[in-house]
Amino acid sequence: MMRSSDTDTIVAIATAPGEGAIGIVRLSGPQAIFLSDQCYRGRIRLQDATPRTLSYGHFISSGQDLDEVLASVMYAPNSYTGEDTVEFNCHGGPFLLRRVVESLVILGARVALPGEFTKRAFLNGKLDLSQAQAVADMIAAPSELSLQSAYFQLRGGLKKRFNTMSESLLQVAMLLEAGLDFSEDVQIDIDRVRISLQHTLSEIELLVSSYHQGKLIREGVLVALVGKPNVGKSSLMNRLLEEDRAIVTDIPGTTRDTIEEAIDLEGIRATLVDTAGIRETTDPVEREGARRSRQFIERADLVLFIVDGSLPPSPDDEVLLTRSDLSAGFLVLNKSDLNIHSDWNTFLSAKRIVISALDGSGIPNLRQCIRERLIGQTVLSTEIITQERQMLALKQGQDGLLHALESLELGNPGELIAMDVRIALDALSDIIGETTADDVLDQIFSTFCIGK
Ligand SMILES: Nc1nc2c(ncn2[C@@H]2O[C@H](COP(=O)(O)OP(=O)(O)OP(=O)(O)O)[C@@H](O)[C@H]2O)c(=O)[nH]1
Ligand SMILES: [Mg+2]
Repeated sequence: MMRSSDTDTIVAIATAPGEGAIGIVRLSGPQAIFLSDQCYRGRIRLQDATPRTLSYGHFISSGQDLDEVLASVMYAPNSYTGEDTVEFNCHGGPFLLRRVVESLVILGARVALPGEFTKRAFLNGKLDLSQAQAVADMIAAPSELSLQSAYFQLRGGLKKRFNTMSESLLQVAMLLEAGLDFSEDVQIDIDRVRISLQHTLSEIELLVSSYHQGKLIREGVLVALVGKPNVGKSSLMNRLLEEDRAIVTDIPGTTRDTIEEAIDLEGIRATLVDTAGIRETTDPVEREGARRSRQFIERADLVLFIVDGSLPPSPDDEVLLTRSDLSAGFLVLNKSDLNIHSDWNTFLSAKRIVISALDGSGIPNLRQCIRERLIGQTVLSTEIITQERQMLALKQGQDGLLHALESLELGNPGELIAMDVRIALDALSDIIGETTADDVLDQIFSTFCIGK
């Protein structure tokens, strides 16, 4: 249902804050075109302009010619919000753009809340909730894969899947309910119901399991480089960044604080952390550095335990490696250009990778191993769940279907089974936003930027 606040005409700067070549002010709502014509002077009025073309003119503020602009008009429902919309392309000055917005507010528009344009698009049925969230993901996408998956969602890829699942569940629910109402006339085909439920269940399970991948892709990962001093952590950091970021010397204890930099790792955004070498020492600065390094071992999604492979394992290596959970990462034998010492062959480790940070050998393999460890060997699908909200709703759906299947095997009455199927259906509707409560919607859209 439309609320009065949804029929206001709203206005906001749609481009990023700061100076730019062009700044766009967007107006949406029933008065958008009328209000715009009050402050636009061109060859023709905007209400007579051809929709979705650019009209050249001047923006007039309190009788004063403020800027040369290009304006475009879009009529409901053929606009982003589904409402009448006007966009002014102005010069991209922050002060100027604020003046344009103020002028429109004086005439009766209201400053848009964060995400309000997209919320209107959702309320007007232009996007479902999974698509609306994809808009935010598109803008925030830090890497190739996150962009691809957000775009897939935006184009309705997930929506289509959810709709197909919902339709099939609805049919099953109706079949089960009919079986109850007319139990003597209608023979429920138990097998058909079972197969249909199992099919939807496995689709839901697949999507739930994609969440971990989706979260990594969307948010990026933290990769910590740890080891005793002088093994080549900073050299590896620089090698992966392809720049001389961290100081490298032959003096053990060179890195004393942590250094973080982000890289694109085969489509995933990874934040690399070069840490201070960990060894027994009385130097308070080094001890604090080592304490921080250990914290990163806990926090990181993946740890590269680096050793100087040209030397036999030292007590400091052994303390670190035996105290750490190596399954959280890889043992990286560095300095392979000096030949790897045979004592490492007997060193137990889940997975070892041989590299030389100096000459770069083994680095492509290391990158590939990191990627595989993080997201598996499977070819990445863009059909992934990236939002916790979607994942929790799908889990609810999964529970509902598991119950329904159990109930079916127990020979329970159709109506009882249908209740569980309806739980799954509700969960799916919640994802696409059909039944999502107003406060939840407000909370989702308030995380968007202003003007979106
Ligand atoms: N031969 C050879 N030398 C390397 C390699 N990687 C690093 N080194 C050298 O090892 C020394 C220490 O390198 P760093 O990258 O500073 O080592 P680190 O682990 O960051 O050391 P701290 O910051 O002191 O903990 C430097 O002299 C590097 O040039 C390698 O692959 N081969
Ligand atoms: Mg270092």
